[in-house]
Amino acid sequence: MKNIYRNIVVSSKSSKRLLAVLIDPDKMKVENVSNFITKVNTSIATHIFVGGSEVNNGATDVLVEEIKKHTNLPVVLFPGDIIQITDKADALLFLSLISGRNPDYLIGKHVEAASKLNSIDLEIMPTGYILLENGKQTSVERVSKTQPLKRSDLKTILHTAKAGELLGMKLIYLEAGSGATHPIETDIISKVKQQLHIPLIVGGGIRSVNELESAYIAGANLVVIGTAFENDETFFNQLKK
Ligand code: 1GP
Repeated sequence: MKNIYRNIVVSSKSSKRLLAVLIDPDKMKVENVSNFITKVNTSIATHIFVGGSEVNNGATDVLVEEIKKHTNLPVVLFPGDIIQITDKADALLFLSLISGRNPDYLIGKHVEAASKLNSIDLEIMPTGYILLENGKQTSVERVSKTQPLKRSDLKTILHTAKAGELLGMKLIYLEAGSGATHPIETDIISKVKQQLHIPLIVGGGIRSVNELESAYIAGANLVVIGTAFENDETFFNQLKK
């Protein structure tokens, strides 16, 4: 029995800040994993997320196996597609793209994944995934063929997050999209958090310690950062334990 979700809940209740380093199998070479994970291990990161919008078949399996050789941190799949599901990881964000209206990403791919998930030992964390606009088209938007929610439409963002919780999602993920030009505004994070009883994940466009800090202060329980580490691994130096 894995306790990754329970630990997220306990941390959220005690305001312990959680940080996930996102690794995209499409961008990380297996031979660079050891060096990269050494830096993750000395940082304040508490989780490793693995996933991307466009990943070749088998790449995630190989990558996760290599990551697990170098760390005890929980490795959580954040898949853009079913082919990224591997039992080498510890847990899976079972994402429903509730900001969009593409049935494939609301329920269709989940039905396709069901028999695979039934036969492997992964902790499944149902997650309401909410994509917010970002000034440019992100790969989630392009691949899922959905429209993100407008940042100015706070009411719809709040209602979407609440509906996700009422549907039984265990986590809500507010996403600006990988490589977003600007992170999600603290006002949006705090208003969404105020009305939820489940942990809140926030990601997309966070590139500085100040932005990270602001997201936590606003109410993010777990923050996801990918691009900032891809662009400059010295960012880990600012996030040492
Ligand atoms: C993307 O939220 C994550 O799904 C992380 O985004 O790559 O911009 O940090 P960045």
